[in-house]
Amino acid sequence: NTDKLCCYYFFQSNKTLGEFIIENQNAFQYSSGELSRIINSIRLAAKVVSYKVNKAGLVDIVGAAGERNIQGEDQQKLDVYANNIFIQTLINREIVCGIASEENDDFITVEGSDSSHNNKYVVLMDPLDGSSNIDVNVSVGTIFSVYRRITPIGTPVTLEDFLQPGINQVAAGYVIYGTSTMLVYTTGHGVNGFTLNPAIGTFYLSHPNMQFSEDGNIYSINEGNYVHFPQGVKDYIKYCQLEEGDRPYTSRYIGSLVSDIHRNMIKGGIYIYPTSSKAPKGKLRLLYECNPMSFIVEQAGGKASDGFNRIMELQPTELHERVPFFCGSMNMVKKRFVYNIIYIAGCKT
Ligand code: P6P
Repeated sequence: NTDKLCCYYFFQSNKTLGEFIIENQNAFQYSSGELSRIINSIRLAAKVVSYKVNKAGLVDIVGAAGERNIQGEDQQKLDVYANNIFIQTLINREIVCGIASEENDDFITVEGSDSSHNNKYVVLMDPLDGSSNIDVNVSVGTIFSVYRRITPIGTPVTLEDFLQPGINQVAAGYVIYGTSTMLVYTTGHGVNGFTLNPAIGTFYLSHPNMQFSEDGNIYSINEGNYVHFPQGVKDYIKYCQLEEGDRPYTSRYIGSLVSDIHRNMIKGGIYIYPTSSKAPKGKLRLLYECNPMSFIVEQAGGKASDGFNRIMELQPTELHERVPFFCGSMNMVKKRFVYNIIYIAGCKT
């Protein structure tokens, strides 16, 4: 009963996502209501996908859909389902002029009844990140990024509207389908996390003003690729494992970007997906994985780089381009930089 009472008071006393959006709309410099409607649209799609993800084991929608996406990965049925839900929810509300997704080779020009070309925003997303974890009941996530278009309003959206540096993002966030479903997002005024109460289908503010600690003791990297890493990354991993000061760190790696970064934001840590001889440009996608996660990480006081440059200042050249990704607690990412400098000094000749 105590648990039920605590739960009752938590959900009654905490602000809902809808209330939060309304209260903060005016803080947003372009507060025309369209961005709020985009977040609301993502909120609705997240509830629908959460319901399916949490039923995946019971209904025959787990397992490859038999098609392969541009990444060369088998499309899991939930990938396809989540992609369709997020795209249709945005298109039906005619609030964006274009959409790009990891699951679609090209971007989508939204043609609405009243010509959606008049809408100001484009959305880029990874509809179900970490989908290889679905079959083994490990948490997965959705990642989204929102930009104002840069081509003239009233004209069809172009690739240029999507190939913007991350510093132009007006909003970014993720949904994590874990032990609970959370929506975490920023519009440039800090990071706030909302937990879904599935019993009534409402997101409540559960993690206000999320912040990375400057230091942490978790490093997240797929050490199975160790022999393929650059020497600077190998040296840093050995640094993490040294018995010295606050080390050795703890290694935690779920293999789901949203889950690994969400845990590190709460507990302190660094996530690394570097270049390797197997992935010369890294694995993660700049536009709909690294840029949105970097916006959140920076807004939470952390740092995000490709090992040498700030991720959000990189100028994209392709919709599905990959970049190396180092992000998390400020001092841990800076320390990682030192290993790059040593690596360059020592090995680049
Ligand atoms: P690896 C999932 O496929 C993903 O894109 C990220 O969510 C995750 O962090 C990474 O790839 C895992 O990749 O090569 O370690 O399995």
